[in-house]
Amino acid sequence: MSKAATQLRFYDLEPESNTLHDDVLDGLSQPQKHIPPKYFYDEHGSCLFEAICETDAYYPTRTEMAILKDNLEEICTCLGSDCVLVEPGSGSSRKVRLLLDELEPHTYMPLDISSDFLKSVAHGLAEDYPHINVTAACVDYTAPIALPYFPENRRRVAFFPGSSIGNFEPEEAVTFLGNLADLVDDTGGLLIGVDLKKDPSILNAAYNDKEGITAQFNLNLLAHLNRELGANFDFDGFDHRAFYNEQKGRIEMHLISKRDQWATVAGHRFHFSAGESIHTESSYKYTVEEFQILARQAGFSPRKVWTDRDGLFSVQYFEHAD
Ligand code: AVJ
Repeated sequence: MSKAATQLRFYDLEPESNTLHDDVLDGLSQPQKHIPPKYFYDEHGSCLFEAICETDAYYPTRTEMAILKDNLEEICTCLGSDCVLVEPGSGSSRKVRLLLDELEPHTYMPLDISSDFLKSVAHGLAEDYPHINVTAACVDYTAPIALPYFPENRRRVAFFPGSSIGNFEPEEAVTFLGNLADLVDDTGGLLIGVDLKKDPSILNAAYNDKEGITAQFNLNLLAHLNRELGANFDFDGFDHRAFYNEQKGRIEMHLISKRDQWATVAGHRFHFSAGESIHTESSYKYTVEEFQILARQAGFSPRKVWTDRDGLFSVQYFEHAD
């Protein structure tokens, strides 16, 4: 058996796979139609998101990577070698590689909903980091997380980069962070990337890139529904719209119906008047202080904050409050 096989574990916790149907029918039946942003990420959607991260306008990914790189030593000291590093929504596990190059955790636990993708990513990590145990679990991290296996008596740290926390409504963010606080237990920590409030023109540009990739990403949601739910949305019938809602402190993405039209989704007909929107994503922005207040409500104490020179993005470290 190869070394990689001995340090690699995989758990399929069979997350409910048919929630798409209920979520979409429910969301489209509300006065403000909406679809949860997690459904952006089919195969093509994940590629489009990667492409967004490469655009000049979308600063979060490269800024966060630079913050992690520039402060790697200090960050690793906070996390501590020999910890169990858990990453909900690990995706390609690209950012964690920065940490794994320097930190030697006892175990890395990527958690993701996409089973096959997770398996291949976990294999790649096990190959590249033969001294680290890789325990992958297929779970829906938006539900409370119970993990089947934790090495005994090891400090656990959750890693949640990318400002994915911004997709939660603030109250939901507190619930989710509370779940993470339970997961890492009394001695654990949290390293999280949080996008910061800033000049709205920078935010508006980041979600309206000139190349139109964010628009494609938004519209691809309809292609996903057409394929998975046998829906018949006309992509040419909708426009991408994204703007910073200053009062709510969030970017909102919408799909705007260009005309009066109907679409059938899983046998149910929905009407869209001209100009009517489907709200497809909220991306909340916080000041460092605002985010610390949320995290405190969830049972975490702020320990350390790193930002870039321009104050665009933050990486924040918390420990479980006593
Ligand atoms: C992955 C949720 C952090 O909100 O900035 C990028 C997703 N949407 N462009 C974000 C996204 C449009 C992204 N998150």
